[in-house]
Amino acid sequence: MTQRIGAASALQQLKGWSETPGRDAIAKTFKFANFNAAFGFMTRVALKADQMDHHPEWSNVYSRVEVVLTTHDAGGVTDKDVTLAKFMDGLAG
Ligand code: H2B
Repeated sequence: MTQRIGAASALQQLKGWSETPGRDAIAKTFKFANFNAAFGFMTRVALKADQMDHHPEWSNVYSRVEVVLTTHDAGGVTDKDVTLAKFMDGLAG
């Protein structure tokens, strides 16, 4: 199992992410120009997530995508969450 590093440690390696109240997870809201851009982002992330076997908790309303990352098997944030967060940041620009 992947080692839990915790949200605070993950956030030191990331920009624009924040802690989530009451659980060891990290969160970010991505804003896009429109639904097409938002869903394109989600599609690219979905393929990466499935490759990694590591899946986001997320929701979409029109051009906004709200993401929470944590590793359920580890009960908190791991390097897998940092990897997926950086992938998302790279796509969103
Ligand atoms: N995604 C996330 N975010 N955390 C996990 O612990 C996790 C996952 N576990 N995707 C994977 C799937 C596991 O359930 C399967 C069986 O490999």
